[in-house]
Amino acid sequence: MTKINQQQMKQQLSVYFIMGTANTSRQPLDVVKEAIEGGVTMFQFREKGEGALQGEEKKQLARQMQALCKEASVPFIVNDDVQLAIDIDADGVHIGQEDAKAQDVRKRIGNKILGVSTHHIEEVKQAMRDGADYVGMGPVYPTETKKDTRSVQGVSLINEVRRHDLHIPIVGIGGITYENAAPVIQAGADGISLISAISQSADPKKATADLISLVETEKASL
Ligand code: TZP
Ligand code: MG
Repeated sequence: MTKINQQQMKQQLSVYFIMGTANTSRQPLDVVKEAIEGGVTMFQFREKGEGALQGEEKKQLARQMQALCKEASVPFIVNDDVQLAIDIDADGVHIGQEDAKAQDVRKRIGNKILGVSTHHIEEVKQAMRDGADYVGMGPVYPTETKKDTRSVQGVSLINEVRRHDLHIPIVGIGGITYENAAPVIQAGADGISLISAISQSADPKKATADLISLVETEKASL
């Protein structure tokens, strides 16, 4: 697999949907399917929290979601679990500051996509040195979905990184909805990543399609 270039990465980040079984009361595969129909540009399997699947069950669900993504050419990223990503040949891995070291992960995954969560400009610079393809920044807004987040930061870090002329692809995360997404792109993020705004929506396909058109409009206005 060839390494993704920065321009492609920025496009793929536009509407980055993240989900695991804990994020919906519906059949998870149905939700992912509808989000794909709505046009999500990247997907992350994040199997965490109460009742999270483990071992073979987790792997099986990952493979099923991966198959849906593959059919639609949507990159399939695994949260935290580097070994799972390698075992099923996912398109990439996303890690936080508390997970494995980014430079070690880069060595293990070769050219697969590597995303790193960051909360400070020094972490962004380190992620760039470690070979991250993109960085996540947040929580931009308060979120109910993840309990152990850092403090809400708005778009301040996104602004700061762009002021420093760092060109790494950025995706904002945390509490992002159709109503509050525009400032994230205006601040210089290449996309938005969301869980509940899609997974808890009554119509994930429409929610996704609306978000796509909003992000495209905002990007075109810059
Ligand atoms: N990391 C920071 S906030 C968050 C994660 C995984 C949760 C985002 O979920 P939601 O529902 O889009 O606020
Ligand atoms: Mg993590």
